[in-house]
Amino acid sequence: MSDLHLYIANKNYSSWSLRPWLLMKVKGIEFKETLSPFDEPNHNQHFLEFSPSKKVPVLHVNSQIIWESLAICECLADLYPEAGLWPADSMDRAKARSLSTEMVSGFSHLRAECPMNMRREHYAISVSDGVRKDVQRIEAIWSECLQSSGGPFLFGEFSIVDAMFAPVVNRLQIYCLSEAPAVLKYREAMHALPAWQEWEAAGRAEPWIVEEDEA
Ligand SMILES: N[C@@H](CCC(=O)N[C@@H](CS)C(=O)NCC(=O)O)C(=O)O
Repeated sequence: MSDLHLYIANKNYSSWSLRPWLLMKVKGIEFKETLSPFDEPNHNQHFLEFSPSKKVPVLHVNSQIIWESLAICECLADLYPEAGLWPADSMDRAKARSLSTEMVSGFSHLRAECPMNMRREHYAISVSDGVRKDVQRIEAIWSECLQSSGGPFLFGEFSIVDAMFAPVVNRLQIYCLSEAPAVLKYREAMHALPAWQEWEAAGRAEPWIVEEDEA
């Protein structure tokens, strides 16, 4: 069994950190966790102590260092082939990979204008057309996947693609961006996860404020 050590930042704000953390918790993969809070005034220089890219999340696997959230999830899928981290069907798996990659490389307006924030009161802010287009695309993806799989997650059971979209659940809710039926259904499934509840409670209890992420 591998010795896994995940380095993350603030649970209130760090959307990329949430992804592999949630995946491992939901799938019952044991790991050690170190939370290193953001230090924006010093450009998070301290992340270099454990992260070659100076970003989180980072997974240390025995003596190897793996960074980039999707690469970390892929590494876990290789290490735990029985854990069902990707959908079992090969075409579902290919599609889940397409969507996960789209999440990493796309939705830039939503990510820039509407940061994840577990503690934030729910109220709308004025957003760009780019955000509205990102939200429409997400509504279409979630609606099509949930209809085709029957839910509760995008391909039935929780898998990597759900970990990749998890922070979007928070963003759509706190900025009141969508009440589409698929969005509400998916939010309900995500919020029912004990792992989600654990992360959210820890994020809400954190003392740190990152001004840049308070939209
Ligand atoms: N593409 C990276 C993005 C990681 C990322 O941007 N992480 C943020 C925290 S959520 C970070 O470490 N920011 C610190 C910095 O850029 O100095 C991934 O998928 O892991």
